[in-house]
Amino acid sequence: MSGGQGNPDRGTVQVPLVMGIVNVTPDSFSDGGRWLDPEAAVQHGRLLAEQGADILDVGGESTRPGSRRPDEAEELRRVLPVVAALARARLRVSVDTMRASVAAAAVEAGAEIINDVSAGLADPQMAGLIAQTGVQYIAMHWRGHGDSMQQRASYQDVFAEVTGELLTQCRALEAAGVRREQIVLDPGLGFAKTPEHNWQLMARLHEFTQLGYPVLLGASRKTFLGRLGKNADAEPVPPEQRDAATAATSLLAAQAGVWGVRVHDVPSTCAALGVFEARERAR
Ligand code: PMM
Repeated sequence: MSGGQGNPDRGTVQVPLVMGIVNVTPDSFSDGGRWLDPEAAVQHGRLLAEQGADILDVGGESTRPGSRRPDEAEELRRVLPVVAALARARLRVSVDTMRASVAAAAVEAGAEIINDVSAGLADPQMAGLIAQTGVQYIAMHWRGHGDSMQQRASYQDVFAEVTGELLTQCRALEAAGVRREQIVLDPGLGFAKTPEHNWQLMARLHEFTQLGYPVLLGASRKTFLGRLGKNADAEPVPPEQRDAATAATSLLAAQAGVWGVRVHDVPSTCAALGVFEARERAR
C-alpha cells in the first residue's frame, strides 16, 4: 500500500494512483449495462489494467439519484466473480459497496480495498469489518441513498461541512478499531452536491489533502463536467464526451497532492498524469 505516498513505482514524484471503474450494473449513469456480464466485466478490468490502472474498482450497485438498490444476493452475484477473477490475475482490486457482507465476501475473494460511498453510515456492521480485516478503506462523504440525496444538497459552507462530517465519521471508525492508516477520504463529488458545490470542493482540494488522510477524487464523467461553458439548465454533453474534462480534473488532483483518482477512461487520465509527472521531474 502506498498509504498516501503516491504511486511507489514512480520514484520521488508523487503521482496519484489511477483507479479504473468496473461497474457491473444495469443502470450506472455513464456505462450502465455495458459490463453486466461477468466475463465482459473481467475483460474490461484487464484492459483498464493494461492501459495503466493501478487499482480496479468493482461495483454492483448504481448510486445515481433515484436508482433502486439491488438486494444483497444480487449485489454478490454481480461483483464476486469479477473480484475473484481479477484478483486471481494478480490485479489490485477494490470493491465499491455499502454492505459489510458484500465487503467481507469480496475481501475473501481477493479484494484489497473497500470503497464505501457511505463511509460506514449505510451499514452499522461496516466499521467492525474494516477493523477486523485491516484492509484499506475509502470513506466518501455521503448524506443518504440515491432516492433522497439531491434533497440533502444544502450547505452554508460546503467545504467546512463536508470535511466536518467526514472527520466525525473517521472518529467513529477509529473508535470501532479501524486504524487511521487504513482510511482514505473522498469528498463525494455529485453525492448530495450541486455542480456549484462540486466546484467549490474542487477549488479547495489542496486543503482536503492537508486533513491528515490520503484523498481519492471521483470526478469522472459527472454531470458538472458535462455543462462546462453552458447554462445551469442546459442539456449536458453525453458522459462519454466528458473524458477530456475528467483528465483535466486528474491533473488538478495531482497538483493538489491526492492519493488517487477514480476514472472511467484510463488512457486520458494517464496522459494527464504523465504531463504532471514530467513537469515535476523537471523542477
Ligand atoms: N462515484 C460513483 C461511484 N462510486 N466511489 C468513490 N469513492 N467516489 C466517487 O466519487 C464515486 C464512487 C458514481 O459514479 P459511477 O456510477 O460512474 O461509478
